[in-house]
Amino acid sequence: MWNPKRETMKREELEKMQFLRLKQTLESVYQLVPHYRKKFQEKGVEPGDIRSLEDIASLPFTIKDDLRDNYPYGLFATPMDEVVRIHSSSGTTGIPTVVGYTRGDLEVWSEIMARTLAAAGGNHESVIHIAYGYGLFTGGLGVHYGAEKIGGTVVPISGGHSKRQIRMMKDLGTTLLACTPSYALQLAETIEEMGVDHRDLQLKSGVFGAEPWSENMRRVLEEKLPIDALDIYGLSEIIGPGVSYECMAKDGLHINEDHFLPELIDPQTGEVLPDGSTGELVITTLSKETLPVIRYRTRDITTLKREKCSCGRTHVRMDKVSGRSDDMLIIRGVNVFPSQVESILLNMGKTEPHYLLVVDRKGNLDTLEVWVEVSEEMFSDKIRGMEELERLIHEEINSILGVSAEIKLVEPKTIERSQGKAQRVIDKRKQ
Ligand code: DLL
Repeated sequence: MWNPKRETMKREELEKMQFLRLKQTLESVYQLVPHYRKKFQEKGVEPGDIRSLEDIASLPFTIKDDLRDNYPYGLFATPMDEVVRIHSSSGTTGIPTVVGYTRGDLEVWSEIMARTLAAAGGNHESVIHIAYGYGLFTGGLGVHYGAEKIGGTVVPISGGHSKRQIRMMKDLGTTLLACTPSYALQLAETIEEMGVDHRDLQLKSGVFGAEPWSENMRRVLEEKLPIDALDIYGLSEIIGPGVSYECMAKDGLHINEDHFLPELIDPQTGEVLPDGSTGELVITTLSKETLPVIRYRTRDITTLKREKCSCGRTHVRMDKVSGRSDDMLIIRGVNVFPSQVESILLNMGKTEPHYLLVVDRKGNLDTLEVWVEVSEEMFSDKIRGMEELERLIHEEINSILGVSAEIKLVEPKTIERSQGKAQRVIDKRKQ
């Protein structure tokens, strides 16, 4: 454990710390950020009205559009001469969101990433291969600073050139891999293609995140690489990677609660949900200086668990994110997350782990096609075998998700591979 004092804090002590930090954050945004003062006044609340952690429910939410509307620096609570780093998420809708960090913010980020990497078995002897994109995306540099903090040997390779990645991993004795799960899969396939023997690699674990991935994908990655595959979650608006991380118990991601206050809400009504429910994660930052964020609606769907974890860490855990509420597909009224389809396909184990969902509307009816790759042998096999497999997958999806999908088995390597976040859905209804 990187910081046992913090990671195993008693609940009472932790909540005291959270409350003090929350008060400071609220005072600071109220004094320094006109957007927040206005929003608080509209709701008729002042920082002084918040007398317990639960009172936070009376504060207004913050959404991505608030960052866009205040582009680029409107929500910053520090003068620009204290801002030492900018990151940005491009988004698909035009105006990017810009986030800023003081030296103190970078220190917090390194600390939580150090916890993340240590939980994945990283230490000063680790050789840490960072294949998340470097640049304005928070993945590369976020992991990088944490990896230096634990004293590991950092290989800042960024994404792409998979064969070179494998050669470097072999030659440099990489022990820990950091990239998106879809790119980890691509690297696993490159290892197979190059005929590299796993015994020539020193790889022990991986921290995979930035996109949803199922338990069944964990099984595939752990078998193919073979390593411990751990989940890491975060978002640029809050800080970047490291908001929460998995330990070796692999039973949920510990949220760094000394820096982030989580809530779970009903995405439709905005009501706070009781523990154990599934809903949208909302986060308030407790120590951010440049960009403190109050009740940020992440759109990510998860569940919070407060039971003790076998690792000894006391921070609350969130389940693997099943998807974003805005990525949820509604097919003829049925809600479908791409990760649910992934889980079904990988559980059946009869196809390759590459898939794409194509959604369209014919007349008034939504249609869902599931494209999935099959092995070379299967593809060149008799048509009957293919038809039988399509029927089986169709039935499985229908019985588990309640939606009728047309299954298209495609040749190996037909579906585009990703170096960063994979695109799992083409929704023609939106084009
Ligand atoms: O993806 C930060 C990050 C980098 C996290 C590297 C983990 C590793 P953004 O580009 O702002 O930041 O995207 C944030 O990605 O709201 C989720 O929808 C999704 N996401 C991130 N991590 C996970 C995960 C980075 N482990 C958005 N599981 C978030 C599921 C994830 N979704």
